[in-house]
Amino acid sequence: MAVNLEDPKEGGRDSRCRVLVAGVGGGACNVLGHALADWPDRPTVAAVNTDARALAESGIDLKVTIGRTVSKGMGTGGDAELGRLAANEDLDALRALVAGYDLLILLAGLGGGTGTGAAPVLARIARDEGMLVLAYVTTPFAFEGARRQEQAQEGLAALKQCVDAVVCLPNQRLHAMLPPDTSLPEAFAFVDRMMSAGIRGLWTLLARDNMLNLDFSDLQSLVENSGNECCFGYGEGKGPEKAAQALQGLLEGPMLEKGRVIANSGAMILSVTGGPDLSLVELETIHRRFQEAARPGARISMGAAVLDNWSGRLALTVLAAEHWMPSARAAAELAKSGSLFFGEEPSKKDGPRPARAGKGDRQPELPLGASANERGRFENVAPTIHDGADLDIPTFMRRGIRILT
Ligand SMILES: Nc1nc2c(ncn2[C@@H]2O[C@H](COP(=O)(O)OP(=O)(O)OP(=O)(O)O)[C@@H](O)[C@H]2O)c(=O)[nH]1
Ligand SMILES: [Mg+2]
Repeated sequence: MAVNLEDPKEGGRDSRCRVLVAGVGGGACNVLGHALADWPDRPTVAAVNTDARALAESGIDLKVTIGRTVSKGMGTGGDAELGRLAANEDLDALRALVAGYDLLILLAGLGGGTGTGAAPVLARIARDEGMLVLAYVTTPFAFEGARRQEQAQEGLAALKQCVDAVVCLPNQRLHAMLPPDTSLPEAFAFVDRMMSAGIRGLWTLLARDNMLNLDFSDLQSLVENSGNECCFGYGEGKGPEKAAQALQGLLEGPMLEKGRVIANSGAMILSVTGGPDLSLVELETIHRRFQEAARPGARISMGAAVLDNWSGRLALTVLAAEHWMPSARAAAELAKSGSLFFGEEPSKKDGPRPARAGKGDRQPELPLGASANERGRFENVAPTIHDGADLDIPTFMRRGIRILT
């Protein structure tokens, strides 16, 4: 999908990305409850549910009960069609919820009725409003049964049609990280922690003034060219070996299939969160290890945030697009410029932030800046040149082959 840039004459809008984080269904709202417990400086967070009692008990800022007629405020009992009808009953309330934001980070535990059925409806509304929509979802543990798993897979397919990208975390993949005697509440609490860490890592980079910022357009470019699917991974470390520990957790752990996802991804966003003791050497080590683990020419955008109370701690969050493919126009421009990386857009901090057009608007394409020859933010790795050709650039780009999307 092409991207349009806000008319600078319109002015008046903050150049930072306005983020809404919304959980749909009981499991997603629990993830958010977990995230909020230790998230003083945060985006607007909303809970959407058919279960009025669960909503009333949650400490989330904004609450929207959907489907009072079809589900009587009592949940759907695992019926995804009822979840969809419930959302359709309250389209105006959902539209009002998302109005005025740039990015919707939508959470759902797939497999039940509300999250599976209502999340695609909310996603579609947000995209119609011109928002970038990134959905973080889980699929059920194997022990939850085949019916839930099937419903989750159907929901995942439906959601992919309505969002810019789905970030799917199969609960079963996390199973390998848990001791065999882990109880069910402990297992869900672990999933909650992983999901909330992923969302916080991304939001921290987008919304704060950081040491090394991630721009909204970096995220936009990743998700819009991701083939509707990203993977996410999380690793953390403490003490003098914190960077090495976090790297090991990420690159050797099950969330990114022991590094397979990194090795296959064409583009990724790497978010580093640390304390005031976060060092340049640690950042360089992290970036180098990812370059070594990634496929040649992979586009790695890295951002780093320093939080005052994080001394001795380091967390790494990765969003990786295995099916990343630049748009036809971007690929042609890249082939012409001889660069794999997008240049800086004119819309960094001082200028207007890129906005998306609502349904039906004409969308001029994302312009590549004059600095499109840059190879990204980290320049300390020499290109692989053979017979005058830069082998880090995929063959189709070196040869100027057009890809039709
Ligand atoms: N991380 C996490 N996942 C959960 C939790 N509870 C349930 N899930 C997962 O989310 C899936 C959907 O369950 P819920 O979110 O409770 O279902 P719902 O969307 O509210 O739908 P209904 O209750 O059927 O209307 C489950 O199959 C679990 O895999 C939780 O507390 N934390
Ligand atoms: Mg429920």
